[in-house]
Amino acid sequence: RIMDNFVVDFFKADGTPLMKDYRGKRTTKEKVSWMSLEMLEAEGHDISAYLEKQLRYELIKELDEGDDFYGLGDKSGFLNKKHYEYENWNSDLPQAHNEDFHALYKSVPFLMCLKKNGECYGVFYDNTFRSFINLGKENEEYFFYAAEEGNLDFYFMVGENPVEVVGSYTYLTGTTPLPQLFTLGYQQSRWGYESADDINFIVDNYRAANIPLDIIHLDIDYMDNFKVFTWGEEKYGKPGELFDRIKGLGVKPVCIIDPGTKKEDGYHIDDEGVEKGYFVTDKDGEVYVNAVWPGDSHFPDFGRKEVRDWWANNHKVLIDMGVGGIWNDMNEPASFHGELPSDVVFYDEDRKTNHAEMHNVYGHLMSKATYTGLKEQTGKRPFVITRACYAGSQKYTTVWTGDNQSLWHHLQMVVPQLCNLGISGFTFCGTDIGGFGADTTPELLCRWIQAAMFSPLFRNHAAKGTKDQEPWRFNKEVVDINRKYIELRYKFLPYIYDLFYKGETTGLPVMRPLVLHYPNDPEVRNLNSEFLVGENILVAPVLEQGATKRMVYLPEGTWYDYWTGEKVEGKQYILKDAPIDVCPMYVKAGSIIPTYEVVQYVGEKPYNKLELLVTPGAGEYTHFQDNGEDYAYQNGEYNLYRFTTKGAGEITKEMIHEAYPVYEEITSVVLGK
Ligand code: MIG
Repeated sequence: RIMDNFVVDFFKADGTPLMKDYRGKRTTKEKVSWMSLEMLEAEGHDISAYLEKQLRYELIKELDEGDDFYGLGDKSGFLNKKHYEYENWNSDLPQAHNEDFHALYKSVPFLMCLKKNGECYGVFYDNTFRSFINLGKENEEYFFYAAEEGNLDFYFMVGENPVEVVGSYTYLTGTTPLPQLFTLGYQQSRWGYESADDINFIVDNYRAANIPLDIIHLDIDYMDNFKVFTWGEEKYGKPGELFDRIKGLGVKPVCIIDPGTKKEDGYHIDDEGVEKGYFVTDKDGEVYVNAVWPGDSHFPDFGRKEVRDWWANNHKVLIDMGVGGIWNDMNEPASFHGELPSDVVFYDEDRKTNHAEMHNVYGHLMSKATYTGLKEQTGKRPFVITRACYAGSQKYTTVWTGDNQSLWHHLQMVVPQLCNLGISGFTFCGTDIGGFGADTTPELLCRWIQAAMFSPLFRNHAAKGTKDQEPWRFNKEVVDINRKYIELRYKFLPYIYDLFYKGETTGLPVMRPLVLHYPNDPEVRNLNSEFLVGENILVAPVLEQGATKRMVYLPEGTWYDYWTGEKVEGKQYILKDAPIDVCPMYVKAGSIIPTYEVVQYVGEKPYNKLELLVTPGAGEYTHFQDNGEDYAYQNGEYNLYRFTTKGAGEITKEMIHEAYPVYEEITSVVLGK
């Protein structure tokens, strides 16, 4: 209902109110309520970005008692965003991410509101300029979205439940495409693997420890002086040799690529970029310079197709060597000599604009370029990982949550961050397992691998100079626990892959907050420490140092303890024993869950056997099978199996689609038996 004075209220067809304009004004004159600019200035911070511009518009909405908020990408803090405030401005900040952080690396201005009465809607504020979201922190009577510049361009989505709202949002901005199967395997990374010998040492130790490993990441250390699309032969040997060796052991290399291109005469990438005008410029047309790892650097203008194509083609040297994927970092863009001024000239295709508008989509456009390059040159489903991005980037890239630390509160944040990314369309996401900054402990690493076992991006990563964090560096207990959960991940690989396959159509994530499926259960609206994998598995990891038991909430229905097979009725809290080697997990009644034999890497053996893990109760499950690599499935080359059980242990199989070699054997096992 749009009033004469531009007040806009949203109702359902039956007249139920959803979102209404707040009739009053904000109760403060501060542009952004968390900032005392005077204080910031006194401490020596640069406040120019905040002084330069006033807000261009504010959308102030009524906040009803009982409104809860989810989404917003990977903002720090808790699952429910109510009573917090955020800034959409892709930021690389060195401090430990706390719940009072306003901005992180990504800007995904999508909000899902769940009202007390179970009504649900989504709002997507599609504006790439710096913007602010305040969800009842400033005043409990309203929440607002405000932007410094740009158009008022927002989408309102109604659904009967959160599942429908997420479906609408991803229908609009795109779903996460089906990845290659091996990218769901376990991955090791570290900033500071200095040489080919280091990489070989890591891979060999994984194989020796019998811990599955599919991918090893090469951080900035592999380049010649941090120059992108070069190879540091001195330490990393002849191009191709290292890759050939580790690929012989079943491990695929993923290389990091930053946007900052070293400013250096005679460096072919920089020379070409300067000559063809591919880099952003200052307002007078001089190529803009700021420092990143290589020192003074230039920044590609990814908003233009010809620049993206150039960037995409530059990957050929790595692709020819056999790279398995590309990891994009520093693309907020981060810069060492202060942020890029807002008037640095960028293009949005043919339209001249500036950093203020393109900042939040810089990572999006960079990963789009990378995705296109990998797709065209390999014909496989691209594996791209990015740190910075915007709403919709899920079409092109996987994300990780950036520089967390080896802290228990960062382990605790894994669940809300990944669940909110999922609500925001980013199915393929993960955190640095074990923590990036600071030193991990044996206990923290064990609990982290458990919490992350179902995180789609499954990567242990650490910062240069921190304690060695590969599981086999620790004592036998730690090694055994890590192996146990990494093996479990490989066992559940077909279940995770099925969730991706289904998510490509539905937009639903792999890791889900309970509120997505139980919106009418008040107990789960603020449940930060449990999550669902699909609808069938509930995980309640231990996230507290020293704890050996934990309280678990089970929502309505009947659940089976994964470890003991014990039947537990839902809608209650239970106390579960969880010694250091146990991550509490529950499987819903009537589940049929596909599992594979554990291997050391995807492709070690053909997956020609399927085992169904079933729980008592009637149920149905659809399983997808294909080559796990390319786009043949889009031309029909796949199998779809439908398994049904009436609950008496008997399972029937029906082929819904058959155009790929079927399993040689399908067996089933009842949980706990
Ligand atoms: O300024 O490439 O978040 O994962 O190891 C640090 C080195 C740059 C930040 C990334 C991190 C990566 C590191 N990078």
